[in-house]
Amino acid sequence: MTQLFDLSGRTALITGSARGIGFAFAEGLAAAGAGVILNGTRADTVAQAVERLSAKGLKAQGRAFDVTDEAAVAEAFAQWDKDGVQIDIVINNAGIQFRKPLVDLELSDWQRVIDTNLTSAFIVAKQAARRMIARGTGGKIINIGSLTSEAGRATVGAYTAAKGGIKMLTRAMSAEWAAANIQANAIGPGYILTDMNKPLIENAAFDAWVKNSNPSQRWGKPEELVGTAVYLASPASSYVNGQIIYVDGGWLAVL
Ligand code: GCO
Repeated sequence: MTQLFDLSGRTALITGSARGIGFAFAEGLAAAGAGVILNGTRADTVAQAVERLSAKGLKAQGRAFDVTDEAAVAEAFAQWDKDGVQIDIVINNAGIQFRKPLVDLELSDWQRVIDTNLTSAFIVAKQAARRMIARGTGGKIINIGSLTSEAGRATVGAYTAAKGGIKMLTRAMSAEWAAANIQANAIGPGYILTDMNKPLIENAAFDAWVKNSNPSQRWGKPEELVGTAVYLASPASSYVNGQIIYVDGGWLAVL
């Protein structure tokens, strides 16, 4: 049974993994045996995150690049090609939030959210899938959605559009890549205790809304997402494709 969830011998790239949920994913996949590649836009914070995992005896390396920059992503993969690094698992975790009513939202801010939260998943997965298909080795693409992949919330319109796109992009990836034994799925986190959500956590009214709106009556913790990530990254999910698994305390399941 443990072999079903064993990631030994596999290499996983987790974008946006210098902190928060992305770092939790990297630590979890490394603990399951994967060699992990951490990513962020800043070399110093990526290096610090790599050091944190290495100090625990986990197999980690890092590469700083902007996942919205197609040339930078292509260069990163070309370097891994040169170094003989084969990426078997990608978690497209990089994301930002920008809270403003749509009527006040600048196009530049809209574009930045869409580029970071949606387009980057296409850019990175395209490079990874090309290599998985060419190698004939199959692979795993795990995109990160949100409750807003299913339902809108006022003031996060660009984020909601991006996360809805993530759900459907995941299905499009399955349509094209399942035959190459690539399983593309998504995780939809509920409201999780992260730095991105700090302004919400510290807002008493919002905190009460989160606790009263889901049957678990609490925020989730980053580490509570790891089991689903390991499952989707492992042989245990070899016939699961195009799905989004909500880890939300039951929020979307109840009225
Ligand atoms: C917000 C939050 C949400 C959560 C998460 C919920 O402003 O509503 O940032 O977007 O982060 O996506 O699933």
